[in-house]
Amino acid sequence: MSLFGKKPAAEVEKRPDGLDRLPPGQYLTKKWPILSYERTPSGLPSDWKLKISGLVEQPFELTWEEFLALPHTTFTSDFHCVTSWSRYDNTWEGIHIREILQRAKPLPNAHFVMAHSWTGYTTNMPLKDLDDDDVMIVLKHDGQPLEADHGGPVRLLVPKLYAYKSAKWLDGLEFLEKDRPGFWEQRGYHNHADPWKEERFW
Ligand SMILES: Nc1nc2c(c(=O)[nH]1)N[C@H]1C(S)=C(S)[C@@H](COP(=O)(O)O)O[C@H]1N2
Ligand SMILES: [Mo]
Repeated sequence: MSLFGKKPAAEVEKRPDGLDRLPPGQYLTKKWPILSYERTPSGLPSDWKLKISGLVEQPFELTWEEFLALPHTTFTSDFHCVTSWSRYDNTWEGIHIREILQRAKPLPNAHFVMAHSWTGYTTNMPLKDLDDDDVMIVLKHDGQPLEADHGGPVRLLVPKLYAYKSAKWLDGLEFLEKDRPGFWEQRGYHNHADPWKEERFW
């Protein structure tokens, strides 16, 4: 028994910026659910290239080997799906987005980006959300090669937005002046998708 016969109220975990670690309306899961609109493709297409296009000084394409030769990085972040599950402490390994951005050099009028999957999926976001410390093109999750169902061998990760911005089976980033809605954004999911503002639908 404590002196006052009462336990302290459970502390809500906070992020460094003061927001709750768990965004509003989310619940925690330890499993990693699979959410895909399309069927999981059977591996990387033989002609896969990462295509960097649109409003950049230096458009380019990388073969799989060239892409893998870029410097790798690892970090840990939480992942939040618009269908309300969140998974904490995912360790991601891959190519930091700035490895791509520093080579491409987005032009001053590039304000938005469309991520493309070779399956046809697309998702859009402001360049300032892509150009951030915690954004990478993922190859491994929790030490294992990314499973095909989770976008393996290569997916985007934008952990501060709902997971539909993290395109699985990534094969392109297209830099745009004007915003254009991607696959789910055309079908009612919120254009921006900030979990702490509960930007789920629009
Ligand atoms: N190519 C592709 N990427 C996608 C999706 C999809 O259907 N196709 N679904 C998105 C949605 S809605 C979510 S929640 C996450 C889920 O990632 P996961 O299946 O690895 O959990 O992937 C996102 N990326
Ligand atoms: Mo989702």
